[in-house]
Amino acid sequence: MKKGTVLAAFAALLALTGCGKARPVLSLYTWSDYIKPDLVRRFEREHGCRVVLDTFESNEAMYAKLKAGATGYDLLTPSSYMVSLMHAQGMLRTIDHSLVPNLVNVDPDYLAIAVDRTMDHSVPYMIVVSGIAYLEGRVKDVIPSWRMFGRADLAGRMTMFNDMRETIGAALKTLGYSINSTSERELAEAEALALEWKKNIAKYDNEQYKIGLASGEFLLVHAWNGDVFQVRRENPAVRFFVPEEGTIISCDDLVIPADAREPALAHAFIDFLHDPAVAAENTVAIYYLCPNKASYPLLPAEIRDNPGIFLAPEIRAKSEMIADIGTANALYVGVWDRLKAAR
Ligand code: SPD
Repeated sequence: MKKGTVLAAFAALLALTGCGKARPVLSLYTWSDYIKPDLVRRFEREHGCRVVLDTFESNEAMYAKLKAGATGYDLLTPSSYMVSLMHAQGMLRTIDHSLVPNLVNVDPDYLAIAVDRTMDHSVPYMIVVSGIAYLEGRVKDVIPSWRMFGRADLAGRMTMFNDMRETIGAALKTLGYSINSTSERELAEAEALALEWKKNIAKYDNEQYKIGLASGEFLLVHAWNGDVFQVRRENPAVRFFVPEEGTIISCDDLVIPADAREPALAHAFIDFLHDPAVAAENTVAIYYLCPNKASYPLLPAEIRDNPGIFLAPEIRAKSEMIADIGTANALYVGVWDRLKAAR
Protein backbone atom coordinates (compact mmCIF):
# COMPACT_ATOMS: atom_id res chain seq x y z
CA MET A 1 0.00 0.00 0.00
CA LYS A 2 1.28 3.48 -0.81
CA LYS A 3 2.21 5.80 2.07
CA GLY A 4 -0.66 8.22 1.23
CA THR A 5 -3.20 5.42 1.21
CA VAL A 6 -2.01 4.14 4.60
CA LEU A 7 -2.32 7.61 6.13
CA ALA A 8 -5.81 8.06 4.69
CA ALA A 9 -6.90 4.66 6.08
CA PHE A 10 -5.45 5.56 9.49
CA ALA A 11 -7.25 8.89 9.47
CA ALA A 12 -10.53 7.15 8.58
CA LEU A 13 -10.01 4.71 11.46
CA LEU A 14 -9.36 7.55 13.88
CA ALA A 15 -12.51 9.31 12.74
CA LEU A 16 -14.53 6.10 13.20
CA THR A 17 -13.25 5.43 16.71
CA GLY A 18 -13.55 9.03 17.75
CA CYS A 19 -9.88 9.03 18.82
CA GLY A 20 -8.86 11.59 16.23
CA LYS A 21 -10.40 14.52 18.06
CA ALA A 22 -9.74 15.36 21.65
CA ARG A 23 -12.46 13.88 23.83
CA PRO A 24 -14.15 16.33 26.19
CA VAL A 25 -13.11 15.97 29.81
CA LEU A 26 -15.50 16.01 32.76
CA SER A 27 -13.61 16.99 35.87
CA LEU A 28 -15.18 15.64 39.05
CA TYR A 29 -14.04 16.79 42.51
CA THR A 30 -15.44 14.50 45.17
CA TRP A 31 -14.81 12.37 48.28
CA SER A 32 -12.73 9.21 47.91
CA ASP A 33 -14.35 5.79 47.33
CA TYR A 34 -17.56 7.53 46.37
CA ILE A 35 -18.49 6.16 42.96
CA LYS A 36 -18.29 2.72 41.36
CA PRO A 37 -15.37 2.88 38.88
CA ASP A 38 -17.21 0.73 36.29
CA LEU A 39 -19.97 3.32 36.14
CA VAL A 40 -17.45 6.04 35.37
CA ARG A 41 -16.08 3.95 32.50
CA ARG A 42 -19.60 3.27 31.21
CA PHE A 43 -20.38 7.00 31.17
CA GLU A 44 -17.11 7.65 29.32
CA ARG A 45 -18.03 5.11 26.65
CA GLU A 46 -21.61 6.33 26.28
CA HIS A 47 -20.61 9.99 26.05
CA GLY A 48 -17.28 9.72 24.21
CA CYS A 49 -15.55 11.63 26.99
CA ARG A 50 -12.99 11.22 29.77
CA VAL A 51 -13.83 11.65 33.43
CA VAL A 52 -11.01 12.93 35.62
CA LEU A 53 -11.42 12.46 39.36
CA ASP A 54 -9.86 14.55 42.09
CA THR A 55 -10.68 13.97 45.77
CA PHE A 56 -11.11 16.08 48.91
CA GLU A 57 -11.28 15.02 52.55
CA SER A 58 -13.65 17.59 53.99
CA ASN A 59 -16.14 20.22 52.89
CA GLU A 60 -13.96 22.92 54.38
CA ALA A 61 -10.84 21.72 52.49
CA MET A 62 -12.76 21.67 49.21
CA TYR A 63 -14.20 25.14 49.82
CA ALA A 64 -10.82 26.57 50.82
CA LYS A 65 -9.21 25.18 47.65
CA LEU A 66 -11.85 26.77 45.42
CA LYS A 67 -11.64 30.04 47.30
CA ALA A 68 -7.87 29.98 46.84
CA GLY A 69 -8.46 30.05 43.08
CA ALA A 70 -8.61 26.39 41.98
CA THR A 71 -10.61 26.17 38.76
CA GLY A 72 -11.44 23.65 36.06
CA TYR A 73 -13.92 21.48 37.99
CA ASP A 74 -17.24 20.61 36.34
CA LEU A 75 -18.96 18.79 39.16
CA LEU A 76 -18.57 18.75 42.96
CA THR A 77 -20.23 16.82 45.80
CA PRO A 78 -20.27 19.03 48.93
CA SER A 79 -22.67 18.39 51.81
CA SER A 80 -25.88 20.42 51.77
CA TYR A 81 -24.81 22.96 54.42
CA MET A 82 -21.75 23.80 52.32
CA VAL A 83 -23.93 23.96 49.19
CA SER A 84 -26.02 26.68 50.89
CA LEU A 85 -22.91 28.72 51.61
CA MET A 86 -21.51 28.29 48.10
CA HIS A 87 -24.85 29.15 46.53
CA ALA A 88 -25.13 32.31 48.65
CA GLN A 89 -21.70 33.32 47.36
CA GLY A 90 -22.66 32.83 43.70
CA MET A 91 -20.29 29.89 43.26
CA LEU A 92 -22.85 27.51 41.69
CA ARG A 93 -24.75 27.21 38.43
CA THR A 94 -28.50 26.77 38.25
CA ILE A 95 -29.47 23.21 37.31
CA ASP A 96 -31.22 23.05 33.92
CA HIS A 97 -33.97 20.50 34.60
CA SER A 98 -34.62 19.99 30.90
CA LEU A 99 -31.18 18.33 30.68
CA VAL A 100 -31.81 15.99 33.62
CA PRO A 101 -35.02 14.03 32.96
CA ASN A 102 -34.10 11.50 35.68
CA LEU A 103 -34.76 14.13 38.35
CA VAL A 104 -38.29 12.66 38.47
CA ASN A 105 -36.72 9.68 40.28
CA VAL A 106 -35.35 11.69 43.22
CA ASP A 107 -37.09 10.61 46.42
CA PRO A 108 -39.79 13.24 47.26
CA ASP A 109 -39.64 12.22 50.94
CA TYR A 110 -36.01 13.27 51.00
CA LEU A 111 -36.67 16.46 49.02
CA ALA A 112 -39.31 17.45 51.59
CA ILE A 113 -36.51 17.86 54.16
CA ALA A 114 -33.74 18.95 51.81
CA VAL A 115 -32.20 22.42 51.89
CA ASP A 116 -32.66 22.94 48.13
CA ARG A 117 -36.12 21.38 47.77
CA THR A 118 -36.63 22.40 44.16
CA MET A 119 -33.16 21.24 43.05
CA ASP A 120 -32.54 24.75 41.82
CA HIS A 121 -28.74 24.53 42.12
CA SER A 122 -28.07 21.07 43.59
CA VAL A 123 -29.22 17.50 43.17
CA PRO A 124 -28.89 15.01 46.05
CA TYR A 125 -26.22 12.39 45.43
CA MET A 126 -25.79 10.24 48.56
CA ILE A 127 -27.17 10.16 52.10
CA VAL A 128 -24.42 9.71 54.68
CA VAL A 129 -24.89 8.56 58.27
CA SER A 130 -22.16 9.23 60.82
CA GLY A 131 -21.55 6.72 63.57
CA ILE A 132 -18.98 4.51 65.23
CA ALA A 133 -17.23 1.47 63.79
CA TYR A 134 -15.23 -1.01 65.81
CA LEU A 135 -13.65 -4.44 65.62
CA GLU A 136 -15.76 -7.11 67.22
CA GLY A 137 -13.76 -9.26 69.62
CA ARG A 138 -11.18 -6.52 70.14
CA VAL A 139 -13.33 -3.98 72.01
CA LYS A 140 -15.00 -5.10 75.24
CA ASP A 141 -18.20 -3.76 76.76
CA VAL A 142 -19.35 -1.79 73.75
CA ILE A 143 -22.25 0.54 74.50
CA PRO A 144 -24.01 2.25 71.60
CA SER A 145 -22.94 5.75 72.63
CA TRP A 146 -20.60 8.54 71.60
CA ARG A 147 -19.23 8.17 75.14
CA MET A 148 -17.10 5.28 73.85
CA PHE A 149 -14.55 7.99 72.96
CA GLY A 150 -14.11 8.54 76.69
CA ARG A 151 -12.74 5.01 77.16
CA ALA A 152 -9.17 5.35 78.44
CA ASP A 153 -8.53 1.61 77.87
CA LEU A 154 -8.79 2.33 74.11
CA ALA A 155 -6.43 5.32 74.24
CA GLY A 156 -4.30 5.62 71.11
CA ARG A 157 -6.43 3.08 69.23
CA MET A 158 -9.35 5.36 68.31
CA THR A 159 -9.85 8.15 65.75
CA MET A 160 -12.39 10.95 65.37
CA PHE A 161 -13.21 12.95 62.26
CA ASN A 162 -10.96 15.76 61.13
CA ASP A 163 -14.15 17.72 60.52
CA MET A 164 -15.26 20.42 62.93
CA ARG A 165 -18.99 20.05 62.39
CA GLU A 166 -18.85 16.26 62.79
CA THR A 167 -16.61 16.07 65.87
CA ILE A 168 -18.07 19.07 67.72
CA GLY A 169 -21.50 17.80 66.57
CA ALA A 170 -20.89 14.41 68.21
CA ALA A 171 -20.01 16.13 71.49
CA LEU A 172 -23.08 18.40 71.28
CA LYS A 173 -25.34 15.41 70.60
CA THR A 174 -23.87 13.51 73.56
CA LEU A 175 -24.81 16.42 75.81
CA GLY A 176 -28.34 16.48 74.43
CA TYR A 177 -27.85 19.62 72.33
CA SER A 178 -28.46 20.27 68.66
CA ILE A 179 -25.55 19.70 66.29
CA ASN A 180 -26.42 23.15 64.93
CA SER A 181 -26.29 24.89 68.31
CA THR A 182 -25.16 28.49 68.26
CA SER A 183 -25.18 28.82 72.06
CA GLU A 184 -21.75 29.80 73.39
CA ARG A 185 -22.48 27.98 76.64
CA GLU A 186 -23.43 24.73 74.90
CA LEU A 187 -20.42 24.97 72.61
CA ALA A 188 -18.13 25.53 75.62
CA GLU A 189 -19.50 22.34 77.22
CA ALA A 190 -19.03 20.44 73.95
CA GLU A 191 -15.47 21.74 73.70
CA ALA A 192 -14.68 20.45 77.21
CA LEU A 193 -16.08 17.01 76.36
CA ALA A 194 -14.27 16.83 73.01
CA LEU A 195 -11.09 17.83 74.83
CA GLU A 196 -11.50 14.87 77.20
CA TRP A 197 -11.98 12.59 74.20
CA LYS A 198 -8.94 14.01 72.48
CA LYS A 199 -6.73 12.51 75.21
CA ASN A 200 -7.80 9.06 74.02
CA ILE A 201 -7.74 9.41 70.27
CA ALA A 202 -4.76 8.73 68.04
CA LYS A 203 -5.69 11.48 65.57
CA TYR A 204 -8.39 13.45 63.82
CA ASP A 205 -8.76 11.78 60.44
CA ASN A 206 -11.25 11.29 57.58
CA GLU A 207 -9.41 8.82 55.37
CA GLN A 208 -6.78 6.64 57.06
CA TYR A 209 -9.32 5.30 59.53
CA LYS A 210 -10.58 2.92 56.86
CA ILE A 211 -7.32 1.09 56.32
CA GLY A 212 -6.45 1.46 60.01
CA LEU A 213 -9.65 -0.31 61.03
CA ALA A 214 -9.26 -3.03 58.40
CA SER A 215 -5.71 -3.76 59.59
CA GLY A 216 -6.46 -3.58 63.32
CA GLU A 217 -4.26 -0.53 63.90
CA PHE A 218 -7.40 1.26 65.14
CA LEU A 219 -10.03 -0.54 67.18
CA LEU A 220 -12.81 2.05 67.24
CA VAL A 221 -13.35 4.96 64.86
CA HIS A 222 -15.71 7.82 64.09
CA ALA A 223 -16.95 6.76 60.69
CA TRP A 224 -19.28 7.31 57.75
CA ASN A 225 -21.59 4.33 57.17
CA GLY A 226 -20.72 3.55 53.54
CA ASP A 227 -16.98 3.65 54.20
CA VAL A 228 -17.44 1.13 57.02
CA PHE A 229 -19.44 -1.31 54.93
CA GLN A 230 -16.79 -1.07 52.18
CA VAL A 231 -14.11 -1.88 54.79
CA ARG A 232 -16.14 -4.81 56.07
CA ARG A 233 -15.52 -6.52 52.72
CA GLU A 234 -11.88 -6.70 53.82
CA ASN A 235 -12.40 -7.42 57.51
CA PRO A 236 -15.64 -9.17 58.51
CA ALA A 237 -15.07 -8.30 62.21
CA VAL A 238 -15.94 -4.65 61.45
CA ARG A 239 -19.18 -3.50 63.11
CA PHE A 240 -21.05 -0.20 62.86
CA PHE A 241 -23.60 1.45 65.12
CA VAL A 242 -25.47 4.72 65.24
CA PRO A 243 -25.14 6.13 68.78
CA GLU A 244 -28.32 6.11 70.85
CA GLU A 245 -28.01 9.88 71.47
CA GLY A 246 -28.66 10.39 67.74
CA THR A 247 -26.30 11.33 64.97
CA ILE A 248 -25.51 13.50 62.00
CA ILE A 249 -27.17 12.68 58.71
CA SER A 250 -25.66 14.43 55.72
CA CYS A 251 -26.58 14.61 52.11
CA ASP A 252 -23.76 15.18 49.67
CA ASP A 253 -25.14 16.97 46.62
CA LEU A 254 -24.14 17.16 42.98
CA VAL A 255 -23.41 20.78 42.07
CA ILE A 256 -21.95 22.49 39.02
CA PRO A 257 -19.51 25.32 39.76
CA ALA A 258 -20.30 28.64 38.12
CA ASP A 259 -17.05 28.46 36.11
CA ALA A 260 -17.49 24.85 34.87
CA ARG A 261 -16.05 24.27 31.40
CA GLU A 262 -18.33 21.36 30.50
CA PRO A 263 -21.74 22.20 32.00
CA ALA A 264 -23.68 20.11 29.46
CA LEU A 265 -21.57 17.04 30.25
CA ALA A 266 -21.99 17.73 33.97
CA HIS A 267 -25.77 17.75 33.55
CA ALA A 268 -25.52 14.49 31.57
CA PHE A 269 -23.50 12.92 34.39
CA ILE A 270 -26.09 13.95 36.99
CA ASP A 271 -28.79 12.44 34.78
CA PHE A 272 -26.75 9.23 34.41
CA LEU A 273 -26.30 8.92 38.19
CA HIS A 274 -30.04 9.25 38.72
CA ASP A 275 -30.95 6.54 36.25
CA PRO A 276 -32.59 4.05 38.69
CA ALA A 277 -30.45 1.07 37.63
CA VAL A 278 -27.26 3.14 37.83
CA ALA A 279 -28.23 4.60 41.21
CA ALA A 280 -28.90 1.11 42.60
CA GLU A 281 -25.65 -0.28 41.19
CA ASN A 282 -23.71 2.61 42.69
CA THR A 283 -25.35 2.18 46.11
CA VAL A 284 -24.63 -1.57 46.10
CA ALA A 285 -20.96 -0.83 45.33
CA ILE A 286 -20.30 1.99 47.82
CA TYR A 287 -22.98 1.33 50.47
CA TYR A 288 -24.23 4.91 50.53
CA LEU A 289 -27.90 5.42 49.75
CA CYS A 290 -28.68 7.43 46.64
CA PRO A 291 -32.04 9.10 47.39
CA ASN A 292 -33.52 7.85 44.14
CA LYS A 293 -36.91 6.34 44.89
CA ALA A 294 -37.17 4.36 41.66
CA SER A 295 -33.91 2.59 42.56
CA TYR A 296 -35.07 1.28 45.97
CA PRO A 297 -36.92 -1.79 44.63
CA LEU A 298 -33.72 -2.73 42.78
CA LEU A 299 -31.64 -2.83 45.99
CA PRO A 300 -30.79 -6.20 47.53
CA ALA A 301 -31.94 -7.11 51.06
CA GLU A 302 -28.34 -6.59 52.30
CA ILE A 303 -28.88 -2.86 51.71
CA ARG A 304 -32.62 -2.54 52.33
CA ASP A 305 -32.46 -4.33 55.69
CA ASN A 306 -29.27 -2.63 56.88
CA PRO A 307 -30.13 -0.40 59.88
CA GLY A 308 -26.94 1.58 59.28
CA ILE A 309 -28.26 2.64 55.86
CA PHE A 310 -32.04 2.80 56.35
CA LEU A 311 -32.20 4.13 59.93
CA ALA A 312 -34.80 2.99 62.46
CA PRO A 313 -37.46 5.74 62.87
CA GLU A 314 -36.55 6.36 66.55
CA ILE A 315 -32.85 6.93 65.74
CA ARG A 316 -33.79 9.07 62.78
CA ALA A 317 -36.03 11.20 64.97
CA LYS A 318 -33.05 11.99 67.25
CA SER A 319 -30.70 12.76 64.37
CA GLU A 320 -30.12 15.98 62.49
CA MET A 321 -28.71 17.36 59.29
CA ILE A 322 -25.89 19.91 59.48
CA ALA A 323 -27.22 23.39 58.70
CA ASP A 324 -25.42 26.44 57.36
CA ILE A 325 -25.32 28.51 60.58
CA GLY A 326 -24.05 31.69 58.96
CA THR A 327 -21.84 33.92 61.08
CA ALA A 328 -22.07 31.53 64.05
CA ASN A 329 -19.70 29.31 62.07
CA ALA A 330 -16.91 31.42 63.56
CA LEU A 331 -17.74 29.96 66.99
CA TYR A 332 -17.12 26.45 65.66
CA VAL A 333 -13.87 27.56 64.01
CA GLY A 334 -12.71 28.92 67.38
CA VAL A 335 -13.59 25.69 69.23
CA TRP A 336 -11.98 23.61 66.50
CA ASP A 337 -8.77 25.61 66.44
CA ARG A 338 -8.40 25.23 70.21
CA LEU A 339 -9.15 21.49 70.05
CA LYS A 340 -6.59 20.92 67.31
CA ALA A 341 -3.95 22.91 69.14
CA ALA A 342 -4.57 21.15 72.48
CA ARG A 343 -2.13 18.41 73.55
N1 SPD B 1 -15.89 8.24 51.28
C1 SPD B 1 -17.06 9.06 51.15
C2 SPD B 1 -17.31 9.91 52.34
C3 SPD B 1 -18.45 10.84 52.15
C4 SPD B 1 -18.57 11.71 53.30
N2 SPD B 1 -19.42 12.77 53.16
C5 SPD B 1 -19.23 13.64 54.24
C6 SPD B 1 -20.34 14.19 54.95
C7 SPD B 1 -19.83 15.22 55.96
N3 SPD B 1 -20.78 15.61 56.88
